[in-house]
Amino acid sequence: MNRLVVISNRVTVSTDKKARAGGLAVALQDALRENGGLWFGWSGKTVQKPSCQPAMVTDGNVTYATINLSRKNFAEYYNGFANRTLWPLFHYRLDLTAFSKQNYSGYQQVNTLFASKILPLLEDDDTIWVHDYHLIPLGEELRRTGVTQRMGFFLHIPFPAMEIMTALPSHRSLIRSLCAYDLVGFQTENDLRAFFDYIVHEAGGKIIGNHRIQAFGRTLKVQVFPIGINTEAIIRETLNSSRSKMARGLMDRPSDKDWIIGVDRLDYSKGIVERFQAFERLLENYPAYRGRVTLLQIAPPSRSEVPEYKEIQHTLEAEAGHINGRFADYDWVPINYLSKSFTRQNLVSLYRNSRIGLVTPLRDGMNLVAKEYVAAQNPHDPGVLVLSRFAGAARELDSALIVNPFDFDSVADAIAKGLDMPMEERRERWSAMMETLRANTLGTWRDDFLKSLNDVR
Ligand code: GDG
Repeated sequence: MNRLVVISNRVTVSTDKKARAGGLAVALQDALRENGGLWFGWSGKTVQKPSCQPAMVTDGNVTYATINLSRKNFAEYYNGFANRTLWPLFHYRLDLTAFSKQNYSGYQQVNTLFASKILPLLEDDDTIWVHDYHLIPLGEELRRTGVTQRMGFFLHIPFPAMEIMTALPSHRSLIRSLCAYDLVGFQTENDLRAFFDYIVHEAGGKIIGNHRIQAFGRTLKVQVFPIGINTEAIIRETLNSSRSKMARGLMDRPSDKDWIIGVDRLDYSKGIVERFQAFERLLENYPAYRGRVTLLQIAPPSRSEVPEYKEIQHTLEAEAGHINGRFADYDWVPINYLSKSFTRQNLVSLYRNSRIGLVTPLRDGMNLVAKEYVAAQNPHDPGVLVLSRFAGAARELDSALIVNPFDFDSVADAIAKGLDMPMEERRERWSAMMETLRANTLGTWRDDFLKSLNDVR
């Protein structure tokens, strides 16, 4: 294979000891190492006057190139158009979507800046892989400067229905730029269908079979690549973590008390407020569980400069306070809301020691927490996954208890069913899900995408 060039909003430099590489970063680093590679993106720093040249770090055959952004760029591109327009819109939250010409122009400017900074670093045979909604126009910017190399794009978040997409004033130019890539990858068939719908009914394009479409004067491949997890690594981490202090503490807790776990970046798309309300409904409808189950919600803050994210933190604190005030007793608290992050090792211990994994996003591209929860279970005594039908993961993990997160009664019923589920049924459901997680890992996702991109021409 040719040299791989990965471009994403943020870069995880392997030599940065402070950076904790997540699963995706590790998988991409592996692919970069295979044939040598370059990872380009924003350093995560904003400065008064960004320098003209990217900062370069080389580790073996992989080079990391990062640029700083000005505060204005960061406000308009990242906090503005990416996270106050595209993120809520693509997650069906028109009510939270802010439309601003200035932010859109800042978004375009940063994409143009990315293109101009990466251009001198490109080699003729490179395969270029661009990630996520921050960088949709990048491919078109690169084509404009004469780049002819193979270019793929993967959208990690949902692609919304046409009716939602067309609410964006700049929808046409955004989707036209998406069509400048040779391959566009989506998480699920739903996303692909929504994209086809836009191409045929809004853009006047054509589906020409074999994963190909024609639109805006270009022919490109579009395909579904559901992202996976590094299943074996999670199993290993879970086994290693059993010796940790936290795991030992967890095993000592009273055996008549069960945990329900939720783990999410603090984000309104994850449906955490609605999850608290569904849990309240469980305590109302099934009084026998009072004093017996605790919802452990881990929600490390994210994007805290965006007003909607500050607000959800307050709403959650108020909701947890209200439910705890209503039901808590001297020896039991219904909701344990932890607004901080945990080490990977502690996280997998918590997954394994929780009877229910409660994953109820209102919309989610995939949701890796659902997959990690399943992989971390004890095969002899697995917990039950309660999963929103609006998470991309629900397509593959259909042996979970699938729920509608807007219907609190049904979520409460599913939790109760999970808490009382006989061992045999738990094992059957878990085994079916593990089979999928072993067959479609993060590595197969990456390899399938790159193979399809390399087959383009
Ligand atoms: C986007 C899409 C898509 C969370 N808290 C802690 C922690 N985490 C880790 C989880 C998981 C990751 O963060 C979150 O991944 P998700 O997939 O659930 O969600 P997004 O961040 O929104 O990701 C999503 C994904 O991209 C990949 O394509 O699935 O749909 O929105 O891995 O474990 N990790 C640690 N401590 C925490 O406290 N160590």
